[in-house]
Amino acid sequence: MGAQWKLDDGDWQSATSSMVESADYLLSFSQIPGWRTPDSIEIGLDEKATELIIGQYYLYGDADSNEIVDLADMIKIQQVLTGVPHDLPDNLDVLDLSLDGALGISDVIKVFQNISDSGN
Ligand SMILES: [Ca+2]
Ligand SMILES: [Ca+2]
Repeated sequence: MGAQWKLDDGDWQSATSSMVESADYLLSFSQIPGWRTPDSIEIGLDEKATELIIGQYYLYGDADSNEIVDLADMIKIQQVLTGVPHDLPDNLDVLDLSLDGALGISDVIKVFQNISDSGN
């Protein structure tokens, strides 16, 4: 997927590990079109310790978190709108494709458009 990360204003890095001096850093993640970028994290790092930090990207419109946007996702979003019990991820904002801060029929339409555009 090509995600990268950086500390403070440093260079973008693809490596999964790095040696750094002890300090407080702002860890940021690169943007990938169509994916929700993980929030930046303020972290204090100790050069003698190992810290595991995971940034989770979410595909916009991917209601069932299988990294594909297809009809199943559209149906899931429609179920939410009609009050059917669901097990959506916590971050419903990845389903807000119309970027209006709420889940609605416009998001279902957007998911459908994305499916049509990608030829699935
Ligand atoms: Ca999906
Ligand atoms: Ca919306």
